[in-house]
Amino acid sequence: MERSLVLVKPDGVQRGLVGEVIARLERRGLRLVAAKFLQVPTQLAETHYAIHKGKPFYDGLIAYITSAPVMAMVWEGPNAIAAIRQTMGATRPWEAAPGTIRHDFALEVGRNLTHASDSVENGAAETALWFKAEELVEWSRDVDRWIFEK
Ligand code: IDP
Ligand code: MG
Repeated sequence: MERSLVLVKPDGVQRGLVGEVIARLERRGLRLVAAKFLQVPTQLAETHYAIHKGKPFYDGLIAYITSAPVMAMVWEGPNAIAAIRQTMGATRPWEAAPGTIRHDFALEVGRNLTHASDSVENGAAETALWFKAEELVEWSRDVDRWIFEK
């Protein structure tokens, strides 16, 4: 079972799209593992986006993600990494497929509403960065056998 960190970034929160993002992930069949609402400390933002340090958009990205509260979550499921990134759509909203969140609600790469982990390894690392072990909820749903093949 793969796990992904999902953030509804400050623009998504300000625009009232937290419920929309959660609804789409729930309907997809993914299972919520953890959630918290927080204003991101600069230190956490810098660690989370360390891979982008030095890029022209880095300072703006840190300013954006720390500017107002975010909804941070962990979602799990089979193929969760690819499935969630597909539901989010391409990084640049004008390249995102119709029906994806970034296509349906965004126009600018610097206001693209969500974050999702890009690999199984990063899903685990970002989950550990944003959540304590005791904040992760292990549970099952009666419907799981109708969504998960095994
Ligand atoms: P991702 O969020 O789809 O994984 P990344 O390439 O990892 O995309 O970039 C992280 C975030 O940095 C993007 O979601 C976006 O908010 C921001 N970003 C990426 N490229 C640009 C850019 O060219 N201009 C402004 N912001 C950018
Ligand atoms: Mg990324």
